[in-house]
Amino acid sequence: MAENENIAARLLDSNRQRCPDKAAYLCGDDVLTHQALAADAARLANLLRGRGIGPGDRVLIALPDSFAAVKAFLGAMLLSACPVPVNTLLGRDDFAFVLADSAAAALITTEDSPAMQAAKDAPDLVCALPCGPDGPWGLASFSAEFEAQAPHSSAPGFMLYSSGSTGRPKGVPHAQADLLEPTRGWGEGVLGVREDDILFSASKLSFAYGLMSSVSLPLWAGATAVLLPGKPGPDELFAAIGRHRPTLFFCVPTLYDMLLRCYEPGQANSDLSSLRLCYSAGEALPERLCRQWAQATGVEILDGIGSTEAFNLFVSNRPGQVRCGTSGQLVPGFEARIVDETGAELPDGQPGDLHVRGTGTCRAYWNRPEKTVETMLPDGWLVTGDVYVRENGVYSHQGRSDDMLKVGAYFVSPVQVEEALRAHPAVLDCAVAALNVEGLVRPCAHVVLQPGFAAGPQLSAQLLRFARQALPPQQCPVRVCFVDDLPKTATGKVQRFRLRQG
Ligand code: 3UK
Repeated sequence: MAENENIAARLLDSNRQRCPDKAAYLCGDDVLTHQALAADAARLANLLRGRGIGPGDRVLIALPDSFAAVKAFLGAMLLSACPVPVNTLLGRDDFAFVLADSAAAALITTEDSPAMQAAKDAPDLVCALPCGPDGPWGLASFSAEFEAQAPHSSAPGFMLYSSGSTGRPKGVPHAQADLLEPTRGWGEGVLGVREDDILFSASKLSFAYGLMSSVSLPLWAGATAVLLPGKPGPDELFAAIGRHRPTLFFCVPTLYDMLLRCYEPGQANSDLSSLRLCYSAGEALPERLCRQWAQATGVEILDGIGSTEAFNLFVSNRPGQVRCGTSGQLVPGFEARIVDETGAELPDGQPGDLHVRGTGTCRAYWNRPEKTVETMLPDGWLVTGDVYVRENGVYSHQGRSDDMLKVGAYFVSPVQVEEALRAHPAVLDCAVAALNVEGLVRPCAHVVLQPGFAAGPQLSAQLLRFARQALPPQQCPVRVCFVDDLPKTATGKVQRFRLRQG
């Protein structure tokens, strides 16, 4: 591949030639063909250019999974601008943060999004484009011809935001070419994605997992993907699977758990007969769920670990060889090492920090030199933040090496949950750590009470309610443990790892 080839142009052109009239995307009753996608992505690039947006400029995209979202992503890429898809569920302050942090020049979002409010004070914003399900207003009036711009090696090709331990999300920039990395080892090597596959991801396009499984893999293969604009609850997922009959389903453990609880074999609302494989990532898939799902549905789930920084899956199970309770083996193209706290490599059987190395991983966070130094080592190794043990080439997840929790595949920072709880008059001090609930990680609040307050089920229920009013669902503790004091280091730093349960 030419070093400076435009990747969006490559994907769109090759599909326009090989399968113009085939569905690229399905969404509800609507179909977007590969040809129509290419035309509208070009229109979008013309629209952006007309508004003064150019190569390297960040284009923040806050859209539900929809035809518009894919057009916006690829359209910005045709211009060699840097699309930055973000979660639509962010609040106004979070949008203000990502707009300012990325120094976004353009925003593409729905008219009613709090992002539109945040846009009013965004320092670098040139234009805010309101958007419907098919694209920004007035898109049809632009030309469907656009000569793609070659990407510049020094400018990011696209960027995603990943939550940090202090609550401030970090921009994770990738080169355009990184978009195609998952199509090789993971897409072709592990999943064997084919032209006749229909891919469906419960994970949204603003997450690396969703972007890979709804954009990279299907467009590379000239296949079809299903987009679900709304909330991916069990009813919505079963309905979309029944209607669009996908062959590959990408989901996260917490949702597989919910799907299994609602699963009624033989019923029309539980028809999984189209699926050839289910994939799980984002958090560890409990061994029990892995087995029960395969037993109940007859379709196996492959668990694999990836990250926003890697923009890939680096360890994965293989079809027909699933080892429940493990993340599987290295994905072709990746090396891994497990090291102790001095950085020395550990042998099989000993748990340590997992580092991985492969092409296409992020080499530096956006404007976070101190985080970059900790995570992206100069010789290309990426510090994953996960503790793993390896046994004969099979990797098993042992938890995070930092205090972060992965709940429902969302990163949860204990610091943010603790801050919210400290605002309650009964709380003197608190620390949040993982609690194992049937194999899944859930936040548990360890609370030291102010004098005069009595520990007990009533206060516990009150604190949980208080948290629910202040925090998004995945951050809410599921249990309160009252303690006399918290484990701390000599310098007074709380040792959350000592509070982990199970
Ligand atoms: C955790 C897992 C155990 C792990 C992601 C697939 O989750 C993704 O990216 P994030 O940047 O988080 C990365 C962290 O999540 N994790 C992910 N998968 C697993 N832990 N077993 C797993 N199977 O802590 C990792 O460091 O949000 C997942 C593809 C792309 C992704 N970005």
